[in-house]
Amino acid sequence: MAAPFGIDDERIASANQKLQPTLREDFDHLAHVLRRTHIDIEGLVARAAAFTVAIPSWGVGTGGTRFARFPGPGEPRDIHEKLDDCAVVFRLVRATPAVSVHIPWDRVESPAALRAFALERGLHFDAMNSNTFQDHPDQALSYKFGSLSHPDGAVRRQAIAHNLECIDIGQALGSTALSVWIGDGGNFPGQMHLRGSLERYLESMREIYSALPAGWRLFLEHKAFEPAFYSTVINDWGTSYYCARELGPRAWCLVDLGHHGPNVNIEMVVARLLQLGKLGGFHFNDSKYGDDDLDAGSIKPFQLFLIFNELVDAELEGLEGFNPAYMLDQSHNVTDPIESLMLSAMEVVRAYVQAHLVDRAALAAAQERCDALGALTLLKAAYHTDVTPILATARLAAGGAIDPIATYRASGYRQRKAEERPTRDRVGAGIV
Ligand code: PSV
Ligand code: MN
Repeated sequence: MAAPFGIDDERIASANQKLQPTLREDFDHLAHVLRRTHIDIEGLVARAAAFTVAIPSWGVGTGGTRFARFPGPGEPRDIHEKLDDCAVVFRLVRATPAVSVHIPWDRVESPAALRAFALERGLHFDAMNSNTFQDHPDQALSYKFGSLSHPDGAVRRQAIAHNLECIDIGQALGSTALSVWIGDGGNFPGQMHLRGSLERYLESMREIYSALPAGWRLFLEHKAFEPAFYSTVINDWGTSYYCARELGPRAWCLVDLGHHGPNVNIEMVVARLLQLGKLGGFHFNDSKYGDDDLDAGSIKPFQLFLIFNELVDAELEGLEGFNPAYMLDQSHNVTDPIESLMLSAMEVVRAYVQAHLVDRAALAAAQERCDALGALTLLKAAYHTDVTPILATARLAAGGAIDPIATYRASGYRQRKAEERPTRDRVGAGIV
């Protein structure tokens, strides 16, 4: 059988060749502008090059809503094909060398062989994701009414065992973290005992926590609502913080940008968790009305910048224990998932680099003299700086594409996959 089509270095280099003179001009101009405020552009290129954000294996498939899913051509049909697509994102954008898998969606016979398969593509594995928000084939008991917080101890034990299996698989894959998001909650007032369900969750999580291998972290992901629409067990950052603190130093809070009520000040949530020493990481995406899993930076790019403003502030200060894990977690319903992931990864790096442009000494001085408008102006000055040439130069130096989306489109990758991957029933995510 012919080897699957891929995007090779030559194709990337020849696309870059045409764009390089313009990039050089734009870069030199930006370097000149930044010099006025004594910012060294090469330092920013180095920061952009060092920044990474993981890709969720489920992100390369087409997502859907409760109403429908409209599959795209050439969708990956198993974890190997998903890794092939993740490798394309990585080759072109360079900032995404890690992939986060979900069990049972990505279950394989030999995790060690899968690790080798990923390594051949320059990829490694990020956090493991357990799944007790849906029933698995051949599972004895249902999660319809909950998992880690279920009133029935047997269901809780089954959910705990699943999480322990995820840790085992993760060890073989070379992962060092487990993210736990549960869909547990109620649709009716009175359906569940609100305090009792949280107690049961904690009891289950204690068992999972105590099984963590050396060097592993446990990420607790909260979500305001969905699939439960009246009450959710791990509903907000305060509950998440309480549980992480109860569990111990290896338990951390994970912030998914789509998991808050509308208009929640997420950068403040980030600042609080940083201050309390429990910010474990992020699932980046965007949201307009609720948890839509829209593409990162597509709706509220200023919010993304403000989140990174908090992160970079902590990074530059050398805040103790600062080591957040970054990942995308989106549902691509109407776009080519590879294009969405590339653009989103670039938007995340953009926000990170822009946050490094903030004049922090001047900001502190503005805050001291209670100069609200002066402070905002300093943030806006950074946010309005177009750092595209910095991002493109970092990609180019790492062997990536100056214009990843144009290079991808011109390669015909999707069309080739449509031929190579005739549709078959896709096992895996529903809404994602
Ligand atoms: C839940 O909405 C979530 O954000 C969790 O991270 C899941 O693991 C992921 O989406 C996939 O459905
Ligand atoms: Mn998430």
